Amino acid sequence: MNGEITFSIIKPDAFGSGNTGPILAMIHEAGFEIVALKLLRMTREQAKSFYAIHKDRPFYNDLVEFMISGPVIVMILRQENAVDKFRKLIGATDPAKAEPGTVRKRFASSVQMNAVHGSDSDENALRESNFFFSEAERCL
Ligand code: 3AN
Repeated sequence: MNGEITFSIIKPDAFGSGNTGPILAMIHEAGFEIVALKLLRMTREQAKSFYAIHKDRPFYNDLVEFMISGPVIVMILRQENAVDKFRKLIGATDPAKAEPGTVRKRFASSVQMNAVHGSDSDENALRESNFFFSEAERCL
């Protein structure tokens, strides 16, 4: 993947425990530029639609409830090879398997409450960015 943008969410666990600042600092230090950012509380409909790809998985309902349990920060980040670099920065989905120094190793508490989301492909980075941001809301 060699696209220039990725989409990220600071999830309710990380926002609620005051870890937004340290996570944004890690993102900055890893060379990402913030292209768009907002604080919001997802509606149930938004969360269901955003995670529709997981709708047949056993954890889907719990995931939706978790994602609407508190405010989140959604953002578009820019850097060369953004998707791959960002997934490396955040670490494995399961924090127990995440590498030392990754965001999830530092701030996630479980597979579900795993602090941050990062797009898994260039195509999803675009789709997810468009889900939360209009063209006018980006500083590209
Ligand atoms: P990632 O966020 O690392 O791309 P995905 O896309 O497989 O991981 O899963 C999306 C989200 O669904 C995860 N961030 C996590 O919150 C939740 N999730 C994934 N697998 C599980 C699981 N086995 N149990 C509970 N929640 C899960």
